[in-house]
Amino acid sequence: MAYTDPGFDLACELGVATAATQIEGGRADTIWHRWAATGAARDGSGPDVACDHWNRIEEDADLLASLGIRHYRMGLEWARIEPEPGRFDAEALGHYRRELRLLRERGITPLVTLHHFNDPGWLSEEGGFLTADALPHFTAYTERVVSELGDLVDEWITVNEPNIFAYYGHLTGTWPPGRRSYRDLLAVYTHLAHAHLLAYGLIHRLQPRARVGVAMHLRVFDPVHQSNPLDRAAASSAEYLFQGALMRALCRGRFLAPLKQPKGVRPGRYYDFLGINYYSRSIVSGPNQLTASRVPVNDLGWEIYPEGLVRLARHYSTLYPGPIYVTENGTADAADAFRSRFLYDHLRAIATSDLPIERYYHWTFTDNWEWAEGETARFGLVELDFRTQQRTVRESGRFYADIIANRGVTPAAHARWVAQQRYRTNA
Ligand code: IFM
Repeated sequence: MAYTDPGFDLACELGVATAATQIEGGRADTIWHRWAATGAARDGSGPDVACDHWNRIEEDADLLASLGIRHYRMGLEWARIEPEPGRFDAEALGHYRRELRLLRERGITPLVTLHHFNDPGWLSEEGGFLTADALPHFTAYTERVVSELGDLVDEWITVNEPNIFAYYGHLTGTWPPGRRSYRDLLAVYTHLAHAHLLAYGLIHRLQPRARVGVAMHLRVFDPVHQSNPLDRAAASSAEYLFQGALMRALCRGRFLAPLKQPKGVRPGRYYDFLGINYYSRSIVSGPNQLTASRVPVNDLGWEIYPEGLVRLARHYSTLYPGPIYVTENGTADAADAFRSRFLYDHLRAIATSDLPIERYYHWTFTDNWEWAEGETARFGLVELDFRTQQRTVRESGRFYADIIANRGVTPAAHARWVAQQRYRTNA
């Protein structure tokens, strides 16, 4: 696309987002470590290698600082902190304290995720979030973490993408625990939302000035034929089931059908920022969700649709007003052939909107262990050699650093990093 003025200023703060299981490496008894040990990831890899970040927190903090990054979204591994029910590991908590201090010393503000797709093995033996028994465990874990780390963190994400965790683990069965049941999907939605509501109240009791929210995976669902009322109805029901009903439960404590209001949950306001993870769009045709044809796509075949970010932010911030954090946005691009253009297009969409988007966290910092895709999908601003653990800043990483330094995209940066890049399109 040609612009008369390719540069723009950006009011929102930029950061990067990561998750514990995807970067730390080493052994922990979690559902994903157990699942990967069966060779189930696309390339047979597991999270025990990842980025060896557990042993490289200082090196990685230095690398973040060298790129001028001032906001870092990171996760905690519940199973490391609580390896057995009710037994909290002082060493693991001490490790996270050290990491948070390293970040703070470098002027980097952490945003910390309590649950990012991973349950301790012992919790899964009790049924995980399929049952309400998970709730007291999650609140005890939250209470311990916030009491121990709260002097270093005042921004929290309770749960990452509860809809994705529930869908793949409990409806399509492609992720652990590999279940395929609509009833289970709704149970997990309900318990994760309830866990968030409890944690929201608890964190505020412990830390009245904390900012707390959820990082919700939001997708655009467009009908295959806009003029066909049946297609439009199919798209809105897909949207409602994937995210709309759950957003209502998470943000307002209201569980509308097919969810059921849990006992003791009072409607209210349960978010201090609207956390949006945005990646792509689905085209809905009857019961099928497809990728549009002849559109730009990334290495995983996901449509690149920058306008969707602003469409979703506008829609959901009308329902749930307040500051917006884009808690994740990024793309799989092993060759770094279009990531700078992707960044440019999404940030430009933010910059030219009138939405109160305060933060943007790029997914992700270094290439990492991408769940079922293993080591094959490359989302990093920094390239990782999994064998040597060598980190090499990609050109898109340099572009991101330049945007941070200039609080926007300069025409020179556009000419250097964006102008030559083209997306590839699908058939
Ligand atoms: O890697 C994941 C992350 O854990 C959650 N959001 C989507 C990312 C890319 O698939």
